[in-house]
Amino acid sequence: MPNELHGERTGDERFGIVVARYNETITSKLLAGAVETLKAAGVADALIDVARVPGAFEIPLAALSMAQSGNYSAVLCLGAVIRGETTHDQHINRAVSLGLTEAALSTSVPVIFGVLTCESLEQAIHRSGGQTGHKGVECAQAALEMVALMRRLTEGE
Ligand code: INI
Repeated sequence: MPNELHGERTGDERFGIVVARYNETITSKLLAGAVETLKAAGVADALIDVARVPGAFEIPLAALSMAQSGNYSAVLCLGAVIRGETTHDQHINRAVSLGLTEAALSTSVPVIFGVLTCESLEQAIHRSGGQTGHKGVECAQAALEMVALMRRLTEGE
C-alpha cells in the first residue's frame, strides 16, 4: 500500500480573504459561505482577515501581497465574473487565473481560486449557494485541506 500523506492544522493559522466588490450580491454570498465554513472548522474570527478590492482583476495583486507577507497560511480569492456582450470577461478570467497560480507558486502559500466565471447572473446565483453548490464554501474547504497538507509536506523544513 502506498503511503498517504495527511496533515493537520495547528489551529493558529491565519486566513486571508480577498473579495471583489463587483457583482457584490454574489460575492457577499461567497464571502459569507467561506467565513462560515472556516468558523465551523474552528477558525476564530480574529484569525480571518478580509481585504476588499474593486473587481476580480484586482484580486491577484492583493492576494500576492497577502501571500508574500508571511502572515497567512492560505489566501482565499472570491469574485464573480459574468459574461457580457464583449470579450472583457475572458481577459479578466485569464489574468485572474494566471495571477493566482503565480501568486501561489511564487510564495508556496495556497492561493485558492474562488472566482465564479459564469455565462449569466442566474448561473452565478446557482453557484453561490443555489442549486449547483457554493463556491465560497468549496473555496474554504480547499483552503483548510491545503493548509493541512502543506504543513505535512513542509514539516522538518
Ligand atoms: N469585475 C468583476 O469582478 N466581475 C465582472 O463581471 C466584471 N465585468 O464584467 O466587467 C468586472 N470588471 C471590473 C474589473 O475586474 C476591474 O475591476 C476593472 O477593469 C478595473 O481594473
